Amino acid sequence: MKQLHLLSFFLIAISATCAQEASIDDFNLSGDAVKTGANCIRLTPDRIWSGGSAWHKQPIDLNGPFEMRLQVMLGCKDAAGADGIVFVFHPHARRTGYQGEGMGFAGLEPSLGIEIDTWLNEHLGDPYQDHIALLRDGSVHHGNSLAGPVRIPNIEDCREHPLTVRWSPGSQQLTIELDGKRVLSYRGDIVSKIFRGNSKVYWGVTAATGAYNNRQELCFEKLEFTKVEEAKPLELDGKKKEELLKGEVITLNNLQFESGSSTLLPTSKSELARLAEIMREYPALKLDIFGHTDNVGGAGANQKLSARRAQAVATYLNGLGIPDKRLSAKGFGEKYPIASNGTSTGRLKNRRVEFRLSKPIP
Ligand SMILES: [Ca+2]
Ligand SMILES: [Ca+2]
Repeated sequence: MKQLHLLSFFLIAISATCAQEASIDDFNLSGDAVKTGANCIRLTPDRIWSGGSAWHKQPIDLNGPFEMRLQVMLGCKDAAGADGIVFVFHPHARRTGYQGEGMGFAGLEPSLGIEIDTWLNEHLGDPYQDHIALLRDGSVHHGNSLAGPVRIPNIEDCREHPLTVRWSPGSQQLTIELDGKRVLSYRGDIVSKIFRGNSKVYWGVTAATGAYNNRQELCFEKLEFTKVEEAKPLELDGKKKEELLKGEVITLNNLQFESGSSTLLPTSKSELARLAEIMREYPALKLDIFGHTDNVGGAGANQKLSARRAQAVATYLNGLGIPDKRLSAKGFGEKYPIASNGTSTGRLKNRRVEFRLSKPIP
């Protein structure tokens, strides 16, 4: 049964992934960006102080895999060329960050950016060569880089260079290839660590020039990514939030685990991200997390499973920045059913995680 369940989950994930021929009509252009072909964009002209960006109109879900292949052209001026291009993930479409050394990325927060930087800014820790690096939260200082900077041969050579960005959510591995060679990789929980649990983000490419400039262009080749499903309204955006803030005990129907395990299903994570936001809004409140099961499988095993599930929720919230001391997790096994264990709908109700916000007594 568990295998069947996992198989169907796998099939759903595959069907949501779409491969599509890139079309420029799928992108919002902003700043100085202009369309130059069916799938090509000039992000900046060779003019001082310009900036432009192209954002795909369709958000992607980072809980699914993606692979984006494009060609980038960073101009023809080496010594006097600047500043570079950044491939960006960010919760808002259409924005362009600061120009010059900011490459249209600086100031976009939260964000993840893969920069191809062609201008040496010593105060940012830039190496004395064109380079590529993985940046976060709109910071172009290499003290904050997640990976790199890695030096690359002069890229302002008037030519197109293939760039591939690939994400595998299972191994949480981000891989970047330039000119057919792997130049950068990073492993980490991008969704929790960068986007505070919100897996749905926009992606785009930004570029800028400053006191020096280059014509910077790109062409999209292959875009394969997981589309965001029709958003279901979050339970915690409705009356469950009011009940929670009144101190009532609530359960979230969207909170689900793999059968017989304490692994959260990806569908649960948006609801928990909202819960973390509520806890940040009310920093004085503590959260009790109670795990319960049905009566199938033996009392001892159920006790352990309910404790592990409550703890898995606490660990996930802790990963979203909620301190341990505000979280308490406890398992009650099958001791407190809220419906009959004699029917399947009753057992479904009994398998639950409960939440209660409380004020510490002074
Ligand atoms: Ca630079
Ligand atoms: Ca160069």
